[in-house]
Amino acid sequence: MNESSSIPLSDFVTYSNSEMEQKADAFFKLMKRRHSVRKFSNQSVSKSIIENAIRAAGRAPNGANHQPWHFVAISSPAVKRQIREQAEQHERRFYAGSAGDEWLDALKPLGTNDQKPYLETAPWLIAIFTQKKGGLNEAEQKQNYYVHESVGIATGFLITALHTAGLATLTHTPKPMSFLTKICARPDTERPYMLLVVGHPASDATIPVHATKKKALPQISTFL
Ligand code: IYR
Repeated sequence: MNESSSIPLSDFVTYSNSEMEQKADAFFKLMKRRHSVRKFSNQSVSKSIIENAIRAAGRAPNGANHQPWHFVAISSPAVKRQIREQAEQHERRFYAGSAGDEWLDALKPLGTNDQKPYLETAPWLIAIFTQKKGGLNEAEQKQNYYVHESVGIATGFLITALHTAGLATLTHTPKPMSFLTKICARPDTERPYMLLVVGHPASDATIPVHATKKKALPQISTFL
């Protein structure tokens, strides 16, 4: 096989126009029901579901197929406790003023604060890391490309896979996030990108009214 050899696109599935209309509509309805959840139950979630969602994330389009991501899936109560302690320490500073007034004002309608009990309650946390270097064979330590775009798309796939499986998520980005590198024992060539909280919503989970206000199609799109 030379470096640019190809295989036929054999697993692409084609639908009729009406099937496509139906699938596009069904997918929108599915995604309309995705909400960031901030109160989780402690109900357990099988490791195999998390594994398959990560497999799906690993299918995201990415720069030069270097797949510049690493997912650390955490269910250990001790590790979750450590993450909560560190995250809350940073959040206390953030909410006490380090974020700046404009940012804190923007967060008011969400009702968030420095308390992050869900980091312990939820059965899984997934810490997502970017790899600036690595290549397809990580040992090569080649330059990676479009790392943030690639990992952003993979994170979207992950959230969608988990939502499709019937799980709630919360994208959590404590600032700074560098403590995750140490807790997750990742090399310092990687950067923490996001912490995803995964599980079942608590029976009394709510969503902020602010989060229900979505821009309409004409606001978010232009057709030429
Ligand atoms: N990381 C903080 C603050 C926060 C920031 C944004 I932008 C949000 O959309 C929500 C929260 C926290 O988790 O509270």
